[in-house]
Amino acid sequence: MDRRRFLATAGTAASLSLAGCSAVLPSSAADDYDIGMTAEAFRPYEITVSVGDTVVWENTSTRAHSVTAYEEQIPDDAEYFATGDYDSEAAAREAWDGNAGAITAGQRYEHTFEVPGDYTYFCIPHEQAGMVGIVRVE
Ligand SMILES: [Cu+2]
Repeated sequence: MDRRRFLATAGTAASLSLAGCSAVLPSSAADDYDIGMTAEAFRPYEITVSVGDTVVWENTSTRAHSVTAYEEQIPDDAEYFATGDYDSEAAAREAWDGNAGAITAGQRYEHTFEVPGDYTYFCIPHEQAGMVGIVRVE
């Protein structure tokens, strides 16, 4: 999780050299997000992080997506999360009907996970297409 920690502390200082990185990335392809959002999928589908880690999603497609937690599929004492910062799944779904809560091409969303457990989330407009993902927090 070194990269994530680096991102958390370095913020936007992207010009810092990534000492210790084994790969040299072209700047346009810098791997500085954790989960990409393709036309109808989160890639990767599942990731495992540590308590306190911040996960960054980036919309790598040209379509609008959401990152919306299933309220019944996150740990009981965890904070609810969704793009648009809604405090419930119902609120997020309702807002989407009003065209709110989307992240568009190239935009990012991030959430810090403070409670261990499994978090299943989905994309509201592509839920039926199977656009779901899991964050496992250890
Ligand atoms: Cu989507």
